[in-house]
Amino acid sequence: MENKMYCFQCQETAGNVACTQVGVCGKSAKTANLQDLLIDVTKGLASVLMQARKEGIEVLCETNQMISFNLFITITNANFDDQMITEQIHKTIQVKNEYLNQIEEKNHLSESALWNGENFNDRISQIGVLSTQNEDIRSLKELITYGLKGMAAYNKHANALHTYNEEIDIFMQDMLNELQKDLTLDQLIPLVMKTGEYGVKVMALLDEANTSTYGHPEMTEVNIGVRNNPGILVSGHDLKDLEILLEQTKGTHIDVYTHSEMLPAHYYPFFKQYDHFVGNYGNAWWKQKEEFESFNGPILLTTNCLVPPKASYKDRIYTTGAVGFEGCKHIPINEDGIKDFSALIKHAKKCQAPTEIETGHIIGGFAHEQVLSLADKIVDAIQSGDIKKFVVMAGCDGRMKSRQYYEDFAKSLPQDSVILTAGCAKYKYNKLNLGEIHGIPRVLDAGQCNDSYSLALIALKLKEVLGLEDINDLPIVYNIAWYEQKAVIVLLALLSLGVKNIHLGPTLPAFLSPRIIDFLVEHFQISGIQDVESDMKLFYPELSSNMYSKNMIVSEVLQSNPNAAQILIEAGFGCLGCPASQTESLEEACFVHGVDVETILERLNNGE
Ligand code: SF4
Ligand code: SF3
Repeated sequence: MENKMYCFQCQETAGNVACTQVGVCGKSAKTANLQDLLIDVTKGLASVLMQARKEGIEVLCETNQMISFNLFITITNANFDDQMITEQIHKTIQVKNEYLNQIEEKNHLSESALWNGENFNDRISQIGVLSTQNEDIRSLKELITYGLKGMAAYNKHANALHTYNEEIDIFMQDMLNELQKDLTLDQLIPLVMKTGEYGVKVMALLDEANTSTYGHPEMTEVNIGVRNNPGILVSGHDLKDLEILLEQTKGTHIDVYTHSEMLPAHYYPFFKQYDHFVGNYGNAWWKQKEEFESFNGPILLTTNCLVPPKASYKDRIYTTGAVGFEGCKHIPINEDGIKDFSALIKHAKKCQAPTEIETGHIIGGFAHEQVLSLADKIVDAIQSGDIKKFVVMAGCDGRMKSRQYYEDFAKSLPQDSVILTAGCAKYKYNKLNLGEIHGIPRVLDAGQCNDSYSLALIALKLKEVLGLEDINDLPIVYNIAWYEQKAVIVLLALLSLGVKNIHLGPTLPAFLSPRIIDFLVEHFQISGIQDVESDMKLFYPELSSNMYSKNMIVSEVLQSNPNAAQILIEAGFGCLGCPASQTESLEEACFVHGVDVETILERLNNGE
């Protein structure tokens, strides 16, 4: 069948090859092609801006922001609105022409820079992913492009809080310009690494913007139940939108709830001042079909991920920023940077209160400052052996059944492991009540996917405190779930920090060719995931040979080995059925019975 489109930028791409007829995400071929065209004209604008800078022409801040905005529009599950994308293509060409008219040297400009918007279909047939013939070159170019899309999203959020770093904008424009050239693998690989370095910079910029505006996230219990007032649900990643909405809903008797990636807003001190900011409703993005239905009130999508809405609640969906869906009301930003959410407020007043789908609390807020304030406790726990390993399980959630792996993996982790997470991946295990170690929860949620930056800072700090040479010597393993392009920039950022042995799942990106995967394996020891049992053996080789530890509760030891009772009785344990066996560790019980714990461990671990 002839390709009507070609998109392989996300983890759910058809057959783990590419969506060629319609997107698994619901994107039509027309939308996909318009998004390719928007990327193409954005590359053209970037080339013109690079030349303008060379000639000393000033590039306006709003033009830099246009580049980020355009890239953001094309992120998975952000924009499905052909009219909005078409208008953005025209606006971009218009802005490009304004700079083009000012520059003198036009001879070396690319076709994209010179294309004037005459015939969309003609241009679409010449561009797109497959226009790069060599699959390895294509693979690296798309890896950079998707990294830039993630970078653009984070840059846009920082910009919304009036935080800018023009070096990042120039880097993005430089890369968009480079991507139009005939480059070799040897030329592209350093650009991939550079993209990762700028990934760290953009996440640091956003962290600075968020924490200087809203304070440092702190350990917080977030209500997951509901109240009786009508509510507005806010999803996506844009904290500024949430702030504006909370201000405008003050005193209206309308409650505001977060969904999916907006959950971490509750961790910031600033947002705690709003009594009507009630809690988090539901789970990760892909559950929205049921959860938006039962929420009953209007829903604001500030960024990805939007699932094409069902007719039954489509009239309650409002989009803003880079998000768009035909037939859903879009809230624009005015010249003062303010958005008018009165339509949502009016709408909410006519709606019933949300239907309760769960009750209780979840805990989070473990970004860098909060974790560093617990550093002494954590280092003590590492040194005493009570925490043996950290497992970074950051990234995205998604609808593929194979992602059940992450819940099962979290449940199977030894009791002395702590999960470090960020992004919507957390919804696979943040309600499992995995317990705590000396008051430190076993799931430490740093926040949104961009807060993976916090996880990197925590790792660097631990390296320093523990006096280690290399970040890879830390007792940390990486088992990251990806879905869309923000996860791509997070991955590249971790690689640029020298992190090795990252496991990426549930599938490796379809846009990576076999040769590029080999390269990543050879240089960074990246790999995919297997089944939980095999991965447990891989991450915890000591468990297969040394399954038993002195921290294990006596009853667990007895259940796990039919010969254990015999071994303990022979060693001098008088009674094994007493209540203490349910709570005492092997070490404590050995102490009480005057038995040497090491001898017992040796016999148990030798498989007797
Ligand atoms: Fe397919 Fe993902 Fe592209 Fe959507 S974003 S069209 S699901 S590859
Ligand atoms: Fe999730 Fe879309 Fe990636 Fe920000 S909301 S992590 S998938």
